[in-house]
Amino acid sequence: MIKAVISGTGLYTPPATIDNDELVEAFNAFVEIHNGKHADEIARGELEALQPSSSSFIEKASGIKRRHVIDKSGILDPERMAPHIPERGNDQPSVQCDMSVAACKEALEQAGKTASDVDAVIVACSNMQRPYPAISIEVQNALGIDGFAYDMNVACSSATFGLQAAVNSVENGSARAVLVVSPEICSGHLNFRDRDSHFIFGDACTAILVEREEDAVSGPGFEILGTSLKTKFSNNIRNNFGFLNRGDESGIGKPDKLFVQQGRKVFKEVSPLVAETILNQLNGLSLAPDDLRRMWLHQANLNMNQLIARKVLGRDADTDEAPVILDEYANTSSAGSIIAFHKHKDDLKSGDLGVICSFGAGYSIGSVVVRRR
Ligand code: CO8
Repeated sequence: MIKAVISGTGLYTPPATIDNDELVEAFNAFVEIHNGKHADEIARGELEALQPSSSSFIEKASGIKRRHVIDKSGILDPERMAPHIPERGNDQPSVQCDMSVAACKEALEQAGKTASDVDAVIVACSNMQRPYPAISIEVQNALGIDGFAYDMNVACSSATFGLQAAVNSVENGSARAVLVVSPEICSGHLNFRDRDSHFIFGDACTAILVEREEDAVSGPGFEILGTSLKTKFSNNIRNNFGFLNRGDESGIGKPDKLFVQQGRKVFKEVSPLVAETILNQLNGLSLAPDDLRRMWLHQANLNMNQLIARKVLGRDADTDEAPVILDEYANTSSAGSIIAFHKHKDDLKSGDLGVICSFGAGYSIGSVVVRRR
């Protein structure tokens, strides 16, 4: 029987960063301009004045200190409040392709493999910059991979759902090795004019190489003991942007065509669901929570991760057990738990167990239990 292993991971981090103070300064400048423009309506009580944001709230409520972004200047321009990412010609690689290639090259190098060892590419992320041709096929072409590729989207759980698809392809013999890539440009769909969420996201791209155990030559890698996927419909994280928008001009440009969430409800509803999913999965694998050496959790909110870890372990987890990268990256959607895994896996010893767990819009939860070889 073929067994799949994770033999390499890669990360592309955009060089530009925005810290909370810079973001709040831009947001508050926008608020001042907006309230100034509408001073008469506000004075007459016809419009509510917008309230300023604050760095201390952001860090306390989320744990986020800064984020990496593809473009800084457009986001910080109070008259624009959106990244400036010029369109590219059809003969040039797309932005998501460039990010993906950088992350994939690192994953291949870590595994001691080249493109000729890989048969498939899955681009799994929250937003594709175009519907077709698939970004994954562009990445496949850019890397020179002979085989097949497809895109998939399960929001924040795209990478873990992609991992299961990759494991399936390797174990059923349809591919020797599969790259799962998550080029997340969350700044493209974040409403930087919304006080409740303007601080939440950042940009990054991760890649994971899944291959046959017998082919894994370099480094110890990770066995995949099991994947557990769970979805439950909710409107509490929603984005109505889509190809039918032009069918009703009245909705074009409205805030619901960007990321919208009921953050508090998400926190309350998703946290117990995640803990339950992990506990059920461990139980099914005849493992106890204390067997876990590390939890690489989705990186949306520090308080949420601490609560989930407490529910799973029955006690508080320290940052060695549940590493944090959201302070530097913010929420990078499906890339988050994989960034945590990429940066905090090399110190594990042979036999150490861990769980990669993502959660987010859908709702969707993807949990992958791994053991260091
Ligand atoms: N500055 C100052 N004060 C603020 C701000 C601000 N920026 N924002 C809100 N406040 C105020 C509110 O007005 C409120 O005031 P009052 O008490 O007077 O009413 C107070 O602060 C508390 O507000 P909240 O209740 O909203 O604050 P919370 O403590 O709940 O924190 C969070 C807000 C941080 C959003 C928190 O609820 C959270 O992180 N929840 C979990 C969210 C989550 O995990 N979401 C996952 C979504 S990501 C996903 O699935 C990927 C989707 C695809 C990505 C697409 C890319 C864009």
